Amino acid sequence: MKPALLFFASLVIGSFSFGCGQADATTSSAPPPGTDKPASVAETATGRVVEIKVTDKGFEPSTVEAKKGETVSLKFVRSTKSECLKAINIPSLKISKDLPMNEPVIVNVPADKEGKIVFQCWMAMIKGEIDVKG
Ligand SMILES: [Cu+2]
Repeated sequence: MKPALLFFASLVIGSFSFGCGQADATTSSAPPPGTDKPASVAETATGRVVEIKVTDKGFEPSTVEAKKGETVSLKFVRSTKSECLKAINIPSLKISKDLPMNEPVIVNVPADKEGKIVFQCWMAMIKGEIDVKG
């Protein structure tokens, strides 16, 4: 394209859009759609999902195997009324979560080191573990 033609074209476009400048500025300041959604408290799984039933017997299963480097998404579903299991925590990761009755609660655990990652009831009486292997 010749430079002169390009200049002419931009001049035409420029003069056409000039009148709408103000209107454009006001509409573009509106928030983009979708940002007014209420923030969800629930975590979504970012790794391999392992369901753990939380019952009168404790955690089922109580041992979860993992490969070093993966993320394990523990999906706790509490079906016991026991106050003991109303919340869990993972001390080594400083994670604690409430476990509402019959509501899946996802906890994403990065298995980045070989060894055991303990998860337990909030009183630390009932325990389970993720066994991370290299
Ligand atoms: Cu307990």
